Amino acid sequence: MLSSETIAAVATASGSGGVAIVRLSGPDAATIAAQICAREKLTPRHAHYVQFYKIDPQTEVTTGLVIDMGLALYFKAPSSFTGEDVVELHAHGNAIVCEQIIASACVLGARRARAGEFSERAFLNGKLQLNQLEAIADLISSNSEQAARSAALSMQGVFSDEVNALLQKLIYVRTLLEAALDFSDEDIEFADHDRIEKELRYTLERLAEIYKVAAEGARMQRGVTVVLSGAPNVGKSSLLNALCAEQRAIVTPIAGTTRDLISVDLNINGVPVTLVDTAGIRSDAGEIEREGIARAETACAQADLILQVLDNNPTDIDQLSDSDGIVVVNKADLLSEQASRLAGVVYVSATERTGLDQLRSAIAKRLDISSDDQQTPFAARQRHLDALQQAQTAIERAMAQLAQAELPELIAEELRLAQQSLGEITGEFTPDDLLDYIFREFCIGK
Ligand SMILES: Nc1nc2c(ncn2[C@@H]2O[C@H](COP(=O)(O)OP(=O)(O)O)[C@@H](O)[C@H]2O)c(=O)[nH]1
Ligand SMILES: [Mg+2]
Repeated sequence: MLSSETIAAVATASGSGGVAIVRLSGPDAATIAAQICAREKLTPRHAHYVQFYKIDPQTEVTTGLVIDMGLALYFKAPSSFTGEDVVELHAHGNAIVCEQIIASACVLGARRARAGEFSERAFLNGKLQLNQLEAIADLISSNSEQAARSAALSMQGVFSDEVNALLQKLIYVRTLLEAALDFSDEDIEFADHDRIEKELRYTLERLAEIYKVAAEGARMQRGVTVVLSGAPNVGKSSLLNALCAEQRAIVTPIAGTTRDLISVDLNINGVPVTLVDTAGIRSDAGEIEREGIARAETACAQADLILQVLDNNPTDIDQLSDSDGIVVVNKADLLSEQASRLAGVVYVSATERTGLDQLRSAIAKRLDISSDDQQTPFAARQRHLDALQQAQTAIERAMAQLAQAELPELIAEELRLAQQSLGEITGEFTPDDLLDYIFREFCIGK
C-alpha cells in the first residue's frame, strides 16, 4: 500500500545543533529533493554535497537563493525506512533553515507529515511490525541504559519473534482441530486429543515466560514508583533529599510540613525510579493537610513499592507486614549502640547519610531489578501485556473445553481469539483506530 502523497518533516530534535535532517518520503521525494538541490537527479545511496535552494511559491522554481549547504541522501524504494522513496537532507541544525527547506518542498507538492506518519508508512508497507516501531519510540525516550538496551532488543524483533512463534503454534493446533472437524460426528480422536493438549500446555508455559520478561521490560520502560509513607516528622522529606542529594523537599521540625506530593527521579541499578514524598498520615490534620493525606493515600495505592518510614522510636513496627513494603527506621543516629536492631528492617539516618546504600540495595532487591549480568528483558508496553493476558485466558478456556470433550469448533474459536490477541501485538490484527492512536502518540518526523 504505497501512498500517493509525499510527506516532509524534520527528523532530528528541535533546537540548534550541528546537523538537522529534513526527511521526505513518498513517490515525489527524489524529484522534489533534486529540485531543491538544483540537481538533475539524485543517485541512490550516494552522499551528494549540495546547496539547498529556496523555491519561489509563485513560480514554483528555484529563487537562486541558497538556504544552506549540506548532504542529500536518497534511499530508493523499497530499501528505505518507510519502504517508499526517501530523501534525507542534512542541513545545519537551525529551525529557520529547516523550515525554509520544508516550505520549499511543500511548494513542490509535498505536505507536512503528521505525527508518527513515517512510522505508520513503515508499518503499512511491512517494513517493521507494530511493536518494533513502538520499540523505536521507546528507545528514543528511554532514560536509562537498561531501558535503552531492552528497547533495542524489541526493535530488532526479539519480542515479535517470540510472539510469532506462539502464533505458529496456535495455527498448528488449529489445523489439528480442523482435521478433527472432518470427522465431526465423533469426539476428537484420542491421539490428536493428547497432541492438542500437549501443544496447548506448552503454549501456555511459553506465554507465561514471555509475559514475565515483557512485564519486566515494560516496567523498565515506564520506570518504577517508590513512595515514602509514614507519620509526620519521621523524616520522609529528609530521606528524599538525602537519596537525591538535593534539598528538594522542605524539612522542618513542624509536623505537617509536606502537603503536596514531591517527586524526584533517581536511578537505582540502571532502572529509573520515581521517588515520591508524601504528607505524613495522621488523624488531626487541617483541611489542606487532609487533601495532602488523601493524595498520599492515592500515591501509595499506585506505587510499585512503599517505604514505610518510622523514626527512632518505632513503637508500631510490629503492625507492619511484608506487604506494606520496606520498613525503614530513620534517625538511626539517635539510637544507642546497645539498642537492638530488627532483622529485615533498614536503619538509616537521613541527616548523617548513613544506611543509604543498604536502602538502595533493599529497593533493588524488592523490585527484583535485574543486575547487569542477567538477561536483558525486551521492552514492552501495557497494551502488549494485556494482549498476552487475553491470549492466555482464551487458551485456558480452550483447554477446559478440550478436557470436557467439547466440540472442536468451540475450541478452535477460542484459539482464533488467542491468535487475534497475539496478532494485536505485532499489528497483524490491529483495528485502525488503535493504529491511529498509537502512531499519533509519536512525534512529528518519526
Ligand atoms: N537526628 C535526626 N533528625 C532527623 C533525621 N531525619 C530528619 N530529621 C529531623 O526530623 C524533623 C522532621 O523531618 P522531615 O523530613 O520534615 O519529616 P517528614 O515530616 O517525615 O517529612 C526535622 O527536624 C529533621 O531535621 C535523622 O536522620 N536524624
Ligand atoms: Mg515532609
